[in-house]
Amino acid sequence: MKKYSTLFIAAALATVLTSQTWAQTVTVSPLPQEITWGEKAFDNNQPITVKGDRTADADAVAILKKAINIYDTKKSAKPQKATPVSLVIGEAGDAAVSRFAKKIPARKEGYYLKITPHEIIIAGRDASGTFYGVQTLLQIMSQPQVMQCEISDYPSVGCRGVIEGFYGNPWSHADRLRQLEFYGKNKMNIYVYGPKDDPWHRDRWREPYPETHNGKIRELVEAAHRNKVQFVWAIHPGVDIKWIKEDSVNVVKKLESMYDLGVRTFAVFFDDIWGEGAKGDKQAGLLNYITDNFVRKHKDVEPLIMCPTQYNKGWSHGDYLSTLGTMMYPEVRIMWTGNSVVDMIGENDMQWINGQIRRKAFIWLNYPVNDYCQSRLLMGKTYGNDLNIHDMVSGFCSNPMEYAEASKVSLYSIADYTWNMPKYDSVSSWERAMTALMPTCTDAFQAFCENNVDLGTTGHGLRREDESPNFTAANIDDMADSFEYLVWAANNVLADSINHPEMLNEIAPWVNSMRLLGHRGQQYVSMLCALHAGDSVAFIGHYRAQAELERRQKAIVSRNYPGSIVKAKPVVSGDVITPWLTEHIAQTVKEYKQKHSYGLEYFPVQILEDGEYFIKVNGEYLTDTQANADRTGDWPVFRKDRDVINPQRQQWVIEQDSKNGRYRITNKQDGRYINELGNFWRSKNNPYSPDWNTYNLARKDGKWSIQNDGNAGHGFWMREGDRITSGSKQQQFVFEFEKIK
Ligand code: LOG
Repeated sequence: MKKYSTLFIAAALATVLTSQTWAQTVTVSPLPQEITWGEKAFDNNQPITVKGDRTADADAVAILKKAINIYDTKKSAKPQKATPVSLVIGEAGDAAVSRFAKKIPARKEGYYLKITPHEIIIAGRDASGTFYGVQTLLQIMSQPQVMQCEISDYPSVGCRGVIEGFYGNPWSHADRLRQLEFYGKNKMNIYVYGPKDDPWHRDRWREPYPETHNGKIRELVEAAHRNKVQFVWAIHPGVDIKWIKEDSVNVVKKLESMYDLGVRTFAVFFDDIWGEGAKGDKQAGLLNYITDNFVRKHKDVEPLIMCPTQYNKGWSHGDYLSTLGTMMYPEVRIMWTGNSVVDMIGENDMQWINGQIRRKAFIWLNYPVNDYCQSRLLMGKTYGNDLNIHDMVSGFCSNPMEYAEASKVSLYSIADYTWNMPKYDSVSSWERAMTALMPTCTDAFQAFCENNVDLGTTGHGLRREDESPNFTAANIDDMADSFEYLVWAANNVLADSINHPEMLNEIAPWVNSMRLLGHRGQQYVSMLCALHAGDSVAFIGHYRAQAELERRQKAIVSRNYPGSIVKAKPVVSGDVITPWLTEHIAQTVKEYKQKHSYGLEYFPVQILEDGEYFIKVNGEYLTDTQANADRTGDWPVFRKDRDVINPQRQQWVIEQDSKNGRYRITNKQDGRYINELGNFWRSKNNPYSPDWNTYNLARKDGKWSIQNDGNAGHGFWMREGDRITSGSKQQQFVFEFEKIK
């Protein structure tokens, strides 16, 4: 009541100010299948009487009663304000809603909702339907004026939700409880528990959870069921399973222990393993064994879900998938990540996989998971999945980031997409997510999200468009505005932290990094001005201030949990503003050096001059024998002799890349670069990228070491036989650079 009346005052004021009758239709999210709006029905502080609450789904009734101002005719005196609105609630078959039986969509989890000036009807096809009807009503009632409407709604996809399936810090108990409530509100109905770093899920799968964990799991299961979410517990036995009876029994024993905690749906994962555990026929045998000896013995356990070892098309070979398809009981659901590990899902791809496994694949979408690009937060739009695959999947789950709150930006859209696939619009869904998640600082949060979109170059290849759309740098004013915008957004998100402590707890490192990036940009703008004014003292002053901000920015780490494998250094706008700034600072410094001599000692030294070199080991020349700009996958070799016919094949251009200060090595004849494996690579899928294909150089006794860095890791190059290999952990000072020019 209190909550609504505050809103009401605001609304009344707004009405006076605009002197217009404003339509208060809410964009219900996920978008309903059919919705028709009418005029205003009543104000949301109207008393409401409820009928049917004894027979309707108890969870639906509980959230309804908690949220709205119930006027109980029996207990209270006469209504003070107006005639109460009568709310009728129930499921198909309940007497309370029998009048509307024909209106209820004949679809699982469907509901019919009607709001008129005197009556509200919520009629679910089943308990979940009623629950979702209430969720929709509460969204509509969040406005001061409640509009008349008629809604007929049901989901496009039967199983919609989330798989906690990433590497890194598992979500906390509190994270999970908040997630489950979020799923309920957004009509997602499945949560698969499978964090890679929970020892009892994977490494110690045979052991039951310690007693201290049991209460928490029970609590999660109850919270899930309260929110109409299926809690699925997954076991990952493939690392060391033996294909003997004893281990089949061990799996069932563990599942029984989880059954005792209230779990009723189970999954078995075989992803990211090799060797014995990866055999398709054995896996199928185990799944059938569990179905016979566990699932079918309990009357209330749902069919199993399994994640295969070849869980994407890129990794599929032999008859593994068709073996699962033919051998495994048809009710077992099989997970699938698409054409590659990280991929959006298309219609043709579904046709292919469904044919292989003789059933509809259960999608494990590896987005917005960031365990393979830990420096980035993925806060952009969720787009790229086909809008016509709802009948081709047996379920659709998103694997999120270890940052539970931040993941909600994408999960909000996953809910939208899976509930009403044909009408899904990634842009409007994302915009709604901004308001829903951060009502008190929407614009600043949106600016933050816009600058945390792309993944950069990763082994998985997924890229996300539209990062930093508001960044413009055509002239000094544009630059100044763009950097001020970053600082403004960061400060506002931080200042509003009291309203979203959990979110801020996760994103603060990125927000702080964005603030420092903005300040660095402002210092850069001042450097430019000083350069134009010929003021070298001011230039050096701003250069040093910028360098200090950069040092502070680089010192930020994301998390520092005990045992964590994720201690990322946050990168903001990693593909737009960050590289732009680095590159422009380097260029401007170069320009400064040509004109001024004051303060040169403040710039980092370049240890190898840009130029053309012979690269030698023990006096032998590194040679591109296949010189051909389009060829990939071959590698340069060491040759004793100078090549007099094609001298350029032994000439290497070594240059510092201004994006990161590391060195790039390309062949003079064909322009191909050597990649982190010591191979030549140039193709559409793997073009030159400073993140992967630049190297640290170090010098000792006239010889050099070459080290992979950035996304490529930190291995040192060495000579093995006649070629370069990489990956030595020990620094190798074996390379000679002989300057040609
Ligand atoms: C893992 C998953 C991980 C994801 C992204 C599956 C089926 N398994 O490459 O746990 O979060 O990729 O790194 C995976 O996707 N393996």
